[in-house]
This record gives sequence, structure tokens and C-alpha cells, in this order.
Amino acid sequence: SAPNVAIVGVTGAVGQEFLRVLEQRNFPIGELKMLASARSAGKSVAFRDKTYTIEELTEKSFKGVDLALFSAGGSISKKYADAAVAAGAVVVDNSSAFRMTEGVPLVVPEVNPEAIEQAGIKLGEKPGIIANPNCSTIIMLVPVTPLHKAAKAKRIIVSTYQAASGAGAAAMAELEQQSREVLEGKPPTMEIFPFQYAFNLFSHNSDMQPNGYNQEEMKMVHETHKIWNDAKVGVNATCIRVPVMRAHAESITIEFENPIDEATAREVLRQSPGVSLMDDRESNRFPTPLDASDRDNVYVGRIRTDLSVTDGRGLSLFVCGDQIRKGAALNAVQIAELLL
Ligand code: A2P
Ligand code: 11C
Repeated sequence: SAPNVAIVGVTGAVGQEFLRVLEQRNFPIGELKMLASARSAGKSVAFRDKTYTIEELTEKSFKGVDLALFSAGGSISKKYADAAVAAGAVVVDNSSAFRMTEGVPLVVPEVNPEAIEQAGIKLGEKPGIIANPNCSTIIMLVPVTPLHKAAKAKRIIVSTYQAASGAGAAAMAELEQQSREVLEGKPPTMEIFPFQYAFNLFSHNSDMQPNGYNQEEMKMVHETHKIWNDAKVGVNATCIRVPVMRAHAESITIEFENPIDEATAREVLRQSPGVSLMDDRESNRFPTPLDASDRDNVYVGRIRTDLSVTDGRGLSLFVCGDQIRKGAALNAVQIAELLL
């Protein structure tokens, strides 16, 4: 029978996208619970042809729930995921709270679906937590993993161009408001970020570490090691916030153990699930964040041999993926589909 589902953080950017993705993919649902903070309790939200009342999230929210999709931030996940599991639910958690916890599978369905079975988690039988990776990691690994399988990656250098959505609905609103204000000659309102965001860009807002990398950059390192089950692959990330609404872009250079030419790389990517090629050199047509917005696939272009390594053992790519969708809600729902 169809699982009873709870959405935690239903009013957020990812929460709203959960609903769209579940609807579009016709995900089977028994009872559906819409959960958010006390601020939102009592408001209504539509799903399929019904209207639901948002309830305040408490430890008692999960009675009878089989599947809980969490996207209300790491502290909420830390506080409430155990209650959901104790009530018998499988939690698919979009936050960073449990990603690196041993025994918690960290899953990109196109990359390591087997991690769920290895953890023994089963809907209705064996509750537990499954972590959704960071959006930047997901968007990188969907195209890089098939190339890794073809030629064995040794080292990845990645620079990101990250959208407002990664910082939540309020950051998207701030970008819109500031853009208007700047065009009108008014001082931009700064509430979420300590910098002007419109017509600007800045180093990712996550905490800086003593090693000079911010947390977002280190997530790309550690999560790649866990998802690939390979702590040896080198990953060096530079994460930047750009004034784009909802799709991240990444410039990725991969050094391989074995040679791989452009034509082979293109053919591998053409056949890879979750990847769309957009690689037209003649007309200089490559992926843009707007191409990827509201799409499921990660768009890949600028596929070219890295001239700085010998023997054709390097490739560079430019990729764009919808942060809210494949970077968050879609990936989580695909995980839930693996559980069905
Ligand atoms: P609310 O709208 O009631 O504050 P985003 O990532 O887009 O900023 O969204 C964050 C989500 O997390 C929202 O749905 C928000 O609900 C929810 N949230 C924030 N704090 C809490 C809380 N204490 N309990 C439950 N949900 C929360
Ligand atoms: C961003 N990836 O785009 C971030 C935000 O670990 O889930 C999400 C943080 C996380 O800013």
C-alpha cells in the first residue's frame, strides 16, 4: 500500500519543490502531512486536488508516517529525525546533519543506489536515515561519475557558481529585492548576506575553516569520498555565490589515471542517466543556469581535453543543474522511489 508521507519544511524553497516533484512523478502517497514551524501552522497548502493545513513540527508529528522528507535545516534534522525513525519512518534528509555519519547512506541514485540496501533500510520494515548530498556535490557527481568509471579519476578541480536558492527562499527574495532597489538607485537591503548580492558575486557564505576552505568546499571533498567509497581521489573546490536564482554552474577539470578522448567522453555522457549534453562549439552554445532551471537533468558542455596534462588524461567540463530540483528535492524523491 502507498506510504504515509510527511514533508518537514514544506514552506521552504525545497519543501515546495518536494510537492511539485512528488506530483509530477505521481509518487504513491497514503496520508500526507505538511510540517513547518509554528509561524506557518494553520496556513494551507495545495497538493494534487486537495488542500492541506500545515501543522507545527513536534516530536509527535510522525505517528503513522512511513517516509519523512526533511528540508528545514540541519538543526531541525538533528532535533527531529530520531523521533521520525523511532516512529518507524525512513527519513530522507536534505540537510548536512547526518551526511558524514557512519552507517547513514549518502546517496545519488545515478551513482550509488546500492548504499541504501547495504545499510539495510526498508520502507515499513527497517526505519533509518538516508542523507541527500549537498547540491554542489550531486551536480558534480552526476556527470563526473560515468567519466570516472570510464577512465578512473585521480584528481578533480572544481569552481562553482552557486545560485541564491542554495541559501533558501529568503535569499532568493533578497536577490530579487536588491536587483529592483539597485536599478531604482536605492541602497540594497542586506538581511541574508553581508554583501550586496545583486550585480555582484562573493565567496560562499558557509563558515571558513582554518585550512582556508569554506564548509561548502569541504563538503564537496568529503561527500565525494563517501559516495565513491574512495578517500584517495583528490578534490579541490572553490565555491562562489553568484546572482542567479536557482541553478548552480560548475567548472570541472578532472585528471584521470587513463587517457580518455573528447569523443569517448561525449559518448559516455550521452548515455549517462540524468545528463543532457549541450555542447555545440560551432555556435558557442553551452549550458546556462536558465537552461537547467526547472529541469531534472544536469546539463553538460565545454567538453574538452585538458591541455595541461599529458597523454590525454584530463578533461574539462562546464555543467549546470537545478539546485532546488536535482540538487535537493528531486534527488530526495528519487531516493524515496528506490525505497518503493
Ligand atoms: P517556516 O516557513 O514555518 O519558517 P528555506 O530553506 O527555504 O529557508 O526553508 C526552511 C524551511 O524550514 C521552512 O519550511 C521553515 O518553515 C522550516 N523551518 C524553519 N524552522 C523550523 C522549525 N523550528 N520547525 C519546523 N520547521 C522549521
Ligand atoms: C548552497 N549547497 O548552495 C548550499 C546550501 O549542506 O545542504 C546547502 C547546504 C547543505 O549554498
